[in-house]
Amino acid sequence: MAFELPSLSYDYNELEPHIDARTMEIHHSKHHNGYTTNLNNAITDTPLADLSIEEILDGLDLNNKAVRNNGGGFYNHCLFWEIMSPNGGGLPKGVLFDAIDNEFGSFENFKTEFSKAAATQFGSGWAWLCANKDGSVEVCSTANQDNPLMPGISCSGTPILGIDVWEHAYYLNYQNRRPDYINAFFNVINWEKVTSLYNDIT
Ligand code: MN3
Repeated sequence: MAFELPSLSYDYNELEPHIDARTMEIHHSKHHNGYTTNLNNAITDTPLADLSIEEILDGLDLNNKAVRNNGGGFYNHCLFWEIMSPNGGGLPKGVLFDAIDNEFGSFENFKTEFSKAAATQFGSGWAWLCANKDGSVEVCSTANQDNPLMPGISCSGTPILGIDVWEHAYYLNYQNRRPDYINAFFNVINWEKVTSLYNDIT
């Protein structure tokens, strides 16, 4: 069964002023749509066509560039839209707050670490907060459309929060000021969703 571009649970303009409507529209309807189409084209009539996106990424042959780039792009953006909300921001609560506090010493330290991973990812890529089955969390970054589900890539856990630091994610509004975009992203993080993803894994 072919993968489908997910619709968003909010309008393109609802993350303003942090992420502008035009960026959201192009990002979702052009970029994510392109990854989705190209993923489907790459897996049609192959054994991968019967697998979930998680199964495809878990077992990925990194030399399969079409599936690596487009399967990663499909999955990464599906997560990205879900972990943002017009009512986002603030702090995580409960178990996830505790896990972050245990790992980083404070939420502020986590924010610094995550922002640094996002700001220092050279060129295009993503920064992640990942959860492990034992409840621990970790921060890492990946290049291009790679992600931590892929074998031998960066941290070993499952992504529960990710920020897209490709220029297409911020350039219209922020130009070269990636750190400003990263800072603004914290105002739209849907911690309820991130916590529910954490609870699914641990
Ligand atoms: Mn993107």
